Amino acid sequence: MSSSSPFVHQATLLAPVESRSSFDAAAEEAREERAAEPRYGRLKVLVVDGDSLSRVELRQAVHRLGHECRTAKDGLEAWEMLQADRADVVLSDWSLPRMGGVELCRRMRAADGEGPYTYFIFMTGFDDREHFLRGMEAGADDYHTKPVDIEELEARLVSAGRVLSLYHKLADKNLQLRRDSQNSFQAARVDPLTGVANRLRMDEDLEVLWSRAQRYGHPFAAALCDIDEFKKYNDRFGHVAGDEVLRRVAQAVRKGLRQGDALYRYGGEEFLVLLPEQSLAEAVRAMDRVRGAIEQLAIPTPTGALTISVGVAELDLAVDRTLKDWLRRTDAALYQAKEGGRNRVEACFSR
Ligand code: GH3
Ligand code: MG
Ligand code: MG
Repeated sequence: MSSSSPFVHQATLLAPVESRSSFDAAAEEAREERAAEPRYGRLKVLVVDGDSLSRVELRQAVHRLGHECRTAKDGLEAWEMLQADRADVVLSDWSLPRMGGVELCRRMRAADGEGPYTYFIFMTGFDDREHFLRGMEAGADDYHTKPVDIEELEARLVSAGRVLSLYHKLADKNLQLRRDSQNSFQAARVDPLTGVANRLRMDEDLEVLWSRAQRYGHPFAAALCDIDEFKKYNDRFGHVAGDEVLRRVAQAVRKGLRQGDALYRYGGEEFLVLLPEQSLAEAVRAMDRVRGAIEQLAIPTPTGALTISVGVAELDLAVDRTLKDWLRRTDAALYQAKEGGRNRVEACFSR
């Protein structure tokens, strides 16, 4: 049965145009009008049929309905064509050389999720319940028995278009949701005032750094920077001006760091810098350049240009039992810098 013509209304489809009645011509015109714009957009259809006449007729019918159409003569060819260029709808016969419709359908369903959904319609001469159930169980979306009725085919393609358009809307919404969630994830890790990473991001990065240091023993240095006499600045110029200074200082610190270094707003007017692969001496030199850059900004304060003090400590797993031990030593170095008169970098030697 699969090798016979798939159409019920062969006359309408196959008769030469001149022999059609004016009624047929009007119907055809109306169909052509509809064909220009299928209800759910132009679908990419792949017809799979072992019979060449059926392929031609089905392709003509699909074209008339306003869709694109390719054809394959067996399941394997269809499968290869789908790998090269996906289809929206596959209209497949049941019995096919090399690979049958059921196997083609199974393969397609196994690949679901790798790309946009492909709607699968069986077009077969088998009109018994058994075949219908097996086809649907293989993953078909629809089952149509030959001979094919053009209007029924149209209705089925409209239904396929509706399902696919819903699928695309859902996929778009999903993508948007994923993007929104990525954006929220990022936003939750950025300090809104200065634009640098915040404490949450710092805690996460420190955990990663800690396990890397334990596993591979790479050197890391941390530097804690604190704006000198910032309270006085706020008292003199107000908090809005103070906020602007925080932004400028954060930018200048970031500019003075290497690509691999990381900068976080630790809290208030304090910033933490993580310097991977840096010895204590290298980190002190790098942070002293940053300190100089802040002074060079020449931000006026009641006591001269605004400055920062910095404490630096190198991670030493022999003395730092936890992350907190390391940060405590960094903080102690900062305290020394403040005690030593501010606008300076001090190092904490672990031994
Ligand atoms: P020191 O040199 O010892 O660090 O003196 P300090 O005045 O900077 O230190 P202190 O800890 O006494 O004060 C920190 C000030 O930083 C207090 C607060 O007014 C200011 N500050 C903290 N966070 C912000 C902020 O987000 N915006 C502004 N404008 N000021 C802030
Ligand atoms: Mg402080
Ligand atoms: Mg301060």
